[in-house]
Amino acid sequence: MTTTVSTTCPYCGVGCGVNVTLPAQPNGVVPPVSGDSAHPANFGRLCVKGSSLAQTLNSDDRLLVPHVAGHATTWDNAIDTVANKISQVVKEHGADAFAFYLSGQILTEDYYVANKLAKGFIGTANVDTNSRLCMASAVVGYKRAFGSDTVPCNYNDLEQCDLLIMVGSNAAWTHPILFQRIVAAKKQRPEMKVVVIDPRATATCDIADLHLAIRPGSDAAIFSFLLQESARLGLVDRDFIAQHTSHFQATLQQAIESTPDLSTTAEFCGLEEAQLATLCEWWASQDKTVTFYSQGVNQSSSGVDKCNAIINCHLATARLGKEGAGPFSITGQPNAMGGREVGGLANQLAAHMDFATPGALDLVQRFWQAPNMATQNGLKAVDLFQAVEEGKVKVLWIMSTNPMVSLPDTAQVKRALEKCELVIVSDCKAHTDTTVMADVLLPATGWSEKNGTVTNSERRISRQRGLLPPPGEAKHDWWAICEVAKALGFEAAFDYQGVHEIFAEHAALSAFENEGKRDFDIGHYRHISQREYDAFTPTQWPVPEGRPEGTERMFSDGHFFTGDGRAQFIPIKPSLPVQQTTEKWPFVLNTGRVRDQWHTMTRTGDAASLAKHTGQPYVALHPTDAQRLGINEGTLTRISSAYGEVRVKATLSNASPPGQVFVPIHWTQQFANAAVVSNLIPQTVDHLSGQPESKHAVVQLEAIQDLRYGLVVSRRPQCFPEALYWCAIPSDNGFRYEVIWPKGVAIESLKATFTLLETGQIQWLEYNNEATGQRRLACVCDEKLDTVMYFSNRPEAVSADWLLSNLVASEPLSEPDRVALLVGSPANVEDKGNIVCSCYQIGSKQIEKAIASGAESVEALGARLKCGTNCGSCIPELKHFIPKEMELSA
Ligand SMILES: Nc1nc2c(c(=O)[nH]1)N[C@H]1C(S)=C(S)[C@@H](COP(=O)(O)OP(=O)(O)OC[C@H]3O[C@@H](n4cnc5c(=O)[nH]c(N)nc54)[C@H](O)[C@@H]3O)O[C@H]1N2
Ligand SMILES: Nc1nc2c(c(=O)[nH]1)N[C@H]1C(S)=C(S)[C@@H](COP(=O)(O)OP(=O)(O)OC[C@H]3O[C@@H](n4cnc5c(=O)[nH]c(N)nc54)[C@H](O)[C@@H]3O)O[C@H]1N2
Ligand code: SF4
Ligand SMILES: [Mo]
Repeated sequence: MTTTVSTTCPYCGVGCGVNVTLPAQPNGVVPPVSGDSAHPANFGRLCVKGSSLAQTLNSDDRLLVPHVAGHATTWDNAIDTVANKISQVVKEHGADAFAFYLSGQILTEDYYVANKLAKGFIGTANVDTNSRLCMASAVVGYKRAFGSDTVPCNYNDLEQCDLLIMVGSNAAWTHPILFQRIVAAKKQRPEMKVVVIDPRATATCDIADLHLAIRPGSDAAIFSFLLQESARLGLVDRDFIAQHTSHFQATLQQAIESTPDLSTTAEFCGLEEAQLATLCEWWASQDKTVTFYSQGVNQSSSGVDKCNAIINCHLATARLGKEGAGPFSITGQPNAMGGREVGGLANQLAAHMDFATPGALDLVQRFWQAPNMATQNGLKAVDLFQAVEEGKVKVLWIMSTNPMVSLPDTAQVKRALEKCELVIVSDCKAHTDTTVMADVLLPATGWSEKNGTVTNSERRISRQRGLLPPPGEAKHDWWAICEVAKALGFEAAFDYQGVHEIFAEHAALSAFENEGKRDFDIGHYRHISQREYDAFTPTQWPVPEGRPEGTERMFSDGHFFTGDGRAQFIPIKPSLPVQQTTEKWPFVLNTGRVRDQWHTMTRTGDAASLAKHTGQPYVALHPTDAQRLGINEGTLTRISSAYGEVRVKATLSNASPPGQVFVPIHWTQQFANAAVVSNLIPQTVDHLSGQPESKHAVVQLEAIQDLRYGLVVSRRPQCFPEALYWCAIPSDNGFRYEVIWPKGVAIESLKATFTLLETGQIQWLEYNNEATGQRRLACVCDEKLDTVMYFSNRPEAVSADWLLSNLVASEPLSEPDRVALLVGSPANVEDKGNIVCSCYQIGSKQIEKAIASGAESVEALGARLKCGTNCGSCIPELKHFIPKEMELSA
């Protein structure tokens, strides 16, 4: 007998339903997961990250017990340490000396109790979150326009629209299942138009009828111009504007002043006039329009204005609140929305109420029976870390986020954490760039162990359900927060018998004295029992009393949540990023995601198969810039800014124009020595939302000369203190590193270090080629392969997988094996090349071979190799291999 548990994927904000069939006898192993065909987000499909979830569950690096000052301890002691220090600093310095820094990856129930403890009981609104780096601008944009943080649309709108404008989103890689739904809709209705607005050509452009490669940061000008074109062409809905909105005239006037005509606007945005004219033409001819926007919009010093420039266009043409239309901010994290609902940001109070909402403080205080209500906004993430460095915040509790990697100017973050009197980190992992800075470490349960709810990008609340028992002493985040609250003397308010009680309280607060005044109302659940909570099915909020089916779409009645019920037009003056290039910093740095990694790799970094698509960090730059700087494919390149330095290999690409470079965000100091891109980014923020301009910095690039390139595979983890670059590439059969040393590296002493821990009989096999600078060494210990090192003067392509497989061979090494190890090219092993299709592990060389033998379409490749037939995320890349497809897109 087996049981199937339905839960929700812990990665992106699409929020796909996942089914897991567990064996009757729990053996601690989760079998491969599958998509939940009953879940309305994904109807059974999963992308490669979702499908690989089972592979990420057996990490050797789980944090298993609490630690205080570097020593393992009991939960009782850890909780006392935390509570005593909070009491002491609050008594001596006031409640604002304490802060939470949370995450859109904790569950709504975790968020709810953290927010309640800080804002109602300790008395500080210093509750901020990594969502500040992610969708703070989108929140402020919605609130300015609608009076509430309400996402009007749903996923069906993406399939039903006739024009989809994707702004600053690489959904093909970042919201893959939604992207596949869009691909399928467009295939059915080829007349549906897709526009991508992104300075960089991405996999998402694969379905674009028009790609506007705008000048970085210039988005608002496009929508400012669209607004005035809408007026000029008579597209505006006069009745809707008159009945349901304010400030149209002033906003239109500003648009006319800012973007007076096609040519000025096109020039400002770095576009051809014809491109912008095409967008206007499509906007004019297609009423059913969705604008789908993400970090290219939000992570900007003018992120809020960009959002409102978009929303203005939808309000003017009444393209919202109906099928196939609306301004759709797409959230990144699995529960960024839940955090917003709870009010877990420093400028929110609770349940979609703000400190400034009339009567809200009193309402929340009465509901919570709170003894110490915070009365005003707390510190937003960047300000918070500055206050920590200034010594104003003395106790910081970081939960489920890795600010040493994700906040801009990581050198400042480090200074702040060093200065802080008590840094508490709740994480599932023992070793992250942030856990190493902690005074108290609290082991948290993670996906597959936790129970609670998350809300996806279309306001749909789903359950995450526990599958496995927590390992070691790991505990749920809500439990740890409640235990600290109780130790602080707030027993009655935090004495929950289970997570469903927290959800019920959250629901009750949302409905408390609401009477339709607030958008967020899930009062239907306010008495939810454990059984009902366990049987919870995915539902879109609002779910007020009497409407258990929830709400598909918002604003269909033209009523908004502003004081007078009218939506607000916001006059927008487009601006460019704060930092502009100079002679010293001549390149614009853009940052973002790769297909198969999640954030700081604390989960995806455990799946060797996910490292095959992009195994190492890189800087992508235009071939003309590369040539000028003497950079080739694979050259180690130093990228510096006024804030720090990154060293990664170069890859040559036409995706961005000359003068712009792209570096992915994922590699931390756990995986590479000098690849944290936030090192380079200033703490410039949007003055309304506090969201950092993480997509933009100005930098210098330089090829690093006189190097020894190395590949190391070993049975044990190794470290490379003298290397200019090293990267650990997750692998199944041992440890694999790409390493680059300065030319004079002393190989003899390296040999000693690599075998330091080995006690067996050691023999070194060696191959030297003075002419090419190649040197290859294999260490054999008791007749078994232990470590292999290849050195050369330039990057070499070697099948590391084959080398790694030798580490686990059960037989003693044969003579031919020994020779092959030094030659590096096994006679009988197929080299797949770089993995393109992660689901079926199909590599570039296999694809090239299949195409050469006649499989000249994505479908034919799928039939031959299966590539692209599961999640479909690799289809844009597959097309690049097919000569016919490339001609079509050229
Ligand atoms: N594989 C994967 N998927 C993820 C994540 C992950 O880590 N890995 N993280 C999740 C999270 S939390 C988030 S927030 C989302 C993010 O999802 P996305 O926002 O789609 O992803 P990014 O790659 O950060 O950035 C999107 C694009 O913005 C572009 N851009 C840069 N500057 C500008 C600009 O000025 N204007 C415009 N229009 N575009 C610009 C970049 O070139 C980039 O292609 O992804 C989610 N999904
Ligand atoms: N330059 C640049 N910087 C960026 C971005 C960018 O595009 N460019 N994107 C920004 C965005 S949109 C985001 S969302 C952030 C993401 O950045 P982070 O939030 O810093 O990255 P994560 O790797 O998701 O960190 C999550 C941590 O929580 C742990 N964890 C996972 N589940 C749980 C849990 O249930 N409980 C606890 N206690 N811990 C858990 C993980 O092990 C991991 O250490 O990065 C931001 N920074
Ligand atoms: S699209 Fe992929 S990562 Fe996002 S929720 Fe679905 S399966 Fe998870
Ligand atoms: Mo995000």
